[in-house]
Amino acid sequence: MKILPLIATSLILAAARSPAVAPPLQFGPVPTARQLAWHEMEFYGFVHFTVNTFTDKEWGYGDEAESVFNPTDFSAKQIVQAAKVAGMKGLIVTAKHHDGFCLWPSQFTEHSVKNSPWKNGHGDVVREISDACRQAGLKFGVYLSPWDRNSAVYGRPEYIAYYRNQLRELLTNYGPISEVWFDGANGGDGFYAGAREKRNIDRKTYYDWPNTWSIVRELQPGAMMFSDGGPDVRWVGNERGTAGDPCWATLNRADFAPGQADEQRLNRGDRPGTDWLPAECDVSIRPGWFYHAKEDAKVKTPEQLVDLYFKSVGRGASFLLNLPPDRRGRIADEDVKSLAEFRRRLDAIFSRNLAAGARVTASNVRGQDQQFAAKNVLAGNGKRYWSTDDDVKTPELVLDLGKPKTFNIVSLREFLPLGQRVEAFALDQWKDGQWVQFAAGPSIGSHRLIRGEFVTTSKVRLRITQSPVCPALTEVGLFTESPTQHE
Ligand code: FUL
Repeated sequence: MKILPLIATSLILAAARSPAVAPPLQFGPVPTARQLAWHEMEFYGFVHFTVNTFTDKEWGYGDEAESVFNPTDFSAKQIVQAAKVAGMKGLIVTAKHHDGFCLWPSQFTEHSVKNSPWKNGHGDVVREISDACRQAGLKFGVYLSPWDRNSAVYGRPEYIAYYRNQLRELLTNYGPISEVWFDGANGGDGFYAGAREKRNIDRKTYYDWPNTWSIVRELQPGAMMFSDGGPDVRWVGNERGTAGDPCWATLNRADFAPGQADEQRLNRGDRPGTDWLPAECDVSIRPGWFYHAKEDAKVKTPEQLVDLYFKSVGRGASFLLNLPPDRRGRIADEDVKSLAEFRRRLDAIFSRNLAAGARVTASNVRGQDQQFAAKNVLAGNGKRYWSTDDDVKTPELVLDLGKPKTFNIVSLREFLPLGQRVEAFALDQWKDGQWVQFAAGPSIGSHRLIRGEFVTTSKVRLRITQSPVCPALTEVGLFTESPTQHE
């Protein structure tokens, strides 16, 4: 008679004693803490501003008189506010573009704001924008062009010391730096302090990048470093703002260096890849990187910006949108208007997850342990995830919405600390008593947004159709935009 309760008690005790189910092992390269923090930003801005703004050029030759730099009504606050209204999480400023003119009063050159009429030579654009960013809660980064068409010593070893001195100024005097942007462009010809000639450098060896990167690590360990080949974030291979599909977060980094870009591979990444090196999609809100009045009517529309958001952020890359200040030193009204409407549309979409409250079930839950429960995909905090037993690589997950709901956007995310795992998935809707596929994709990664036809259904099924290891997903979300908005 007493045997049954005894067995039950010993089973409960055994369960309590058994070790917790272990999480899945990491797969392939995984992001560093620095990269994980960057993945959370998703959308941030570029500010291209220099002598070019006043000479109406895209690439200054390096012979511009410092006196041309004279914004009539500069406002770092207005620039940062435009970025904030758009929902940007940070700004990266062209502290020095190819013309060599420094937006901060560098002690290593005369070619800077200190010799301009602006604020009688006492101005510092880097200071003002970095301060305004911090006040507004935005991160701040710098672009320091390796190519310098003004410097007399460009092309010689002395230039590397000069470049590093400037980098040290920027990394020590302006608070935390979130990203350092190492551009790869080098057209060869320039002013070079009057030489007016073509200077070619060996892109592989001249800059001695590893020793420059170690300065950044030493002075700003939290800063992400961008170049064609990282080391932390890679170029996406075009300046149109669109990632490949898929756009793997991994790349064989040894094949790349700043200024050496296989654009196809950068656009899609390498799978398998040796390094976690996600892509950044840089694009300007106008045709040019710098402000030109003749482009006032060519500002990207809110719908174009939303489309770019889906083709960058929605493919696991980041969206780096350039906002060029005009000759006043402010973001023009046309741009501000477009940014505000872009944000309004994104908020209208993402403020309401139609999957919230759904009953979530899965064909398998790792060790039948609640910590890996299917419903973790609704938690929305990126910390918990649904996973399966090691040998279950193609599981299914069903969201029962309780009643028919209409959506046209699906949002998926993998749990990045375990690497990029999934290689293909499909989505089905419950229609007329059976499952009907409405979308599929080749990767998930940090964020996968599917923007498609409107679907009305009471149940959605996610099928992982290819994965080398068990999946680990932190998000399955359903969203809708009003049909008129989806042109
Ligand atoms: C390029 C530069 O040549 C452009 O002027 C711009 O700064 C863009 C973001 O990167 O390589």
